Amino acid sequence: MTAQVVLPVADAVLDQVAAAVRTGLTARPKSLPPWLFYDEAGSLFFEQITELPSYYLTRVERGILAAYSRSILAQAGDKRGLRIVELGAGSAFKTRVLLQAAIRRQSSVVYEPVDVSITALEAACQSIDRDLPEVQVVPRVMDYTRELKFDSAGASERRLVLYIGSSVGNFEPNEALHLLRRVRSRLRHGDGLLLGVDLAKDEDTLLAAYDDPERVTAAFNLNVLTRLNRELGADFDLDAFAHRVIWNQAASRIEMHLESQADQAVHIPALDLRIHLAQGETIHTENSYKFPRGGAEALLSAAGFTPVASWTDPRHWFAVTLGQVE
Ligand code: AVJ
Repeated sequence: MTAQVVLPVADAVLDQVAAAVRTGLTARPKSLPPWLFYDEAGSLFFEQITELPSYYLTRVERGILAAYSRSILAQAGDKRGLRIVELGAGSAFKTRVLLQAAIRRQSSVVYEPVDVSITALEAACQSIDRDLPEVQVVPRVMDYTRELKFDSAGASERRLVLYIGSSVGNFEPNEALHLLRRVRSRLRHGDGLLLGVDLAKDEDTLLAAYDDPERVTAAFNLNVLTRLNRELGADFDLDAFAHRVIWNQAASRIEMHLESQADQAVHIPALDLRIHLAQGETIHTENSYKFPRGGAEALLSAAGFTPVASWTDPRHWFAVTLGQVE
């Protein structure tokens, strides 16, 4: 990628950051959208989170994909030539096991990773080219929450869209439905959507996943303030905020907050904005919805898919569910 391509994108991102921060920090209660976590440092923190003993999500989902990749692909109807699209592909680490199984079942597979991060896509392309040369990679720099365009597929090809990692859990239920309906509208008869969701479970396990003793998740949460200091010239004092995690049982979601440790004012020059925080007041930075069993099927149905199969782990901690376009 050349600098001419990258710079306008960076400008657009900065405008989006500014708009989102103004909206969130002038609202009551204060909030910031979770996509702000993923600057370069934040993406590295997230990669570290996925390797923490208490963050079971990645490990358990990878286990499900590894155990059932053949049956997942068979249900998705891969014998006709499969194009695997992945929304929010990132480093595509978990996807490899599925791609591997796909090349074992058929000679050619097209993989279309979609991500907002050019660096993540470049890394994904490189490692797949190196380790799985049979896979044809067609990367897409795209914010799938704003736009969604797929390459035109051949008449005999099927598309399998992967939306794994419980990324859908970051959205409010109505937003999630909206997003999946939009995905559905881009697909044809026979195409599928594979949805990975984290399931509701005991509170201690959930809290530990988001409040690890290694404090990586705390660093990930606080890093959003570092980002605002750098990109908007803000003067957040990181020592004046604490990482807080709540299990909101009624809403079935984990919430992450940054709690102000004192009465304080913060100046954000790029927004010409001064905000005040009372001691104990929080900035709500993330929701991570946990699904009931059968919840993914219900969401897929509401979005216009027919749920055809679901795979889980022995403890029922995570589910991977396939919906098909009839
Ligand atoms: C990437 C949205 C699935 O909600 O578990 C990890 C992000 N936040 N630790 C999640 C996250 C704190 C993660 N998702």
